[in-house]
Amino acid sequence: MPVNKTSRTVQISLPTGESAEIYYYGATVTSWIAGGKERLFVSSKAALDGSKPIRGGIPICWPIFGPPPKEADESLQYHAKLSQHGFARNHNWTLQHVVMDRPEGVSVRFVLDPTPEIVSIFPHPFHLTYVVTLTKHELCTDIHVVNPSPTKSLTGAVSAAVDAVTSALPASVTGSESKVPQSVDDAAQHELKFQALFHTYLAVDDASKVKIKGLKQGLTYLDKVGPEGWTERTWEGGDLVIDKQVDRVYYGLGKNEDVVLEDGPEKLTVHRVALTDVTTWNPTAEAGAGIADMEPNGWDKYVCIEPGYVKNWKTLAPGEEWIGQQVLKIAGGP
Ligand code: TA6
Repeated sequence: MPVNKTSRTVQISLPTGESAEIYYYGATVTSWIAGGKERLFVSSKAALDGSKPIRGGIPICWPIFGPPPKEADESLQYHAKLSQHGFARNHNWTLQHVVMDRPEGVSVRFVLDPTPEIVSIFPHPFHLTYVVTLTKHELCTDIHVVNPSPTKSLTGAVSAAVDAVTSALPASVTGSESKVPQSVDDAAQHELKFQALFHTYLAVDDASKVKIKGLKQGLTYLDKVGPEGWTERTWEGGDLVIDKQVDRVYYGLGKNEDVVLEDGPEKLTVHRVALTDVTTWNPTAEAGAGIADMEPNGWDKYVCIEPGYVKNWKTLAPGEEWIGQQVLKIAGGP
């Protein structure tokens, strides 16, 4: 069976031997086997019982990346109280649908809608879907974000009818907040703001020997572990190597500027759609030894290359949808 469900996971596979495993918890992809080897790193000390985000694989950071924003205006007041990397990675998603189940490709779709617990910390309406697609040489993950707040333009006549009814009712019946935006200011309150990022842990033989290619000279990056604390710098170009702790967000990569991880003779390409920023992270022993769920020397076995939309906030008006896509590709495909 190319789609196999267990109580905690969904496993997908191809007749040619490639496979992937996705936990309902966080919709975290924890395994991708292609070209005869495991391509993702998961710490042997990772909690897999839903007690904390999974240390490895592809956790989804949403609706924030990194620590919560400090200087948040009113529109980000709830974002400012979230935990690091948001809540998508530590809630159970639901398998909605097997999108495709063919010998050449298998694709499954997960959903996350607000639960009462999520609403209590993040009362903005949202609808998230996540599609994981496995083909012979690629693993493609795409996150779809919808702002389901009602919109006059989308609901047209229905909305006009709701308006007519609600305006005729006393405030004691409608409450102070109508569900349909009544003005530009009101519509702004119904906007959905977020950052999104795939926190992808790519397995490598020896992190100190890999080369991260494709980061163009002149890019601005946020260095999170420089001597002066968080500092924006200009990338001097060349290959990025892990010769010390690296925690950087490169901003504004071009559409077709793929990042390539070179690990000896192996090359893995990270292609992005609508994910303009790329984080690179390896804590080395310096910071890795302090991570409770990191296996001993785990930092030697992975490099995180994390496509995201994180420099700015994406804003969706009621009814709007946004899709961010990561395509991981091993050499050998078309
Ligand atoms: O993506 C890099 C990063 O934000 C680092 O700053 C580092 O803290 C890492 O993620 C791990 O975060 P976590 O919350 O999973 O421990």
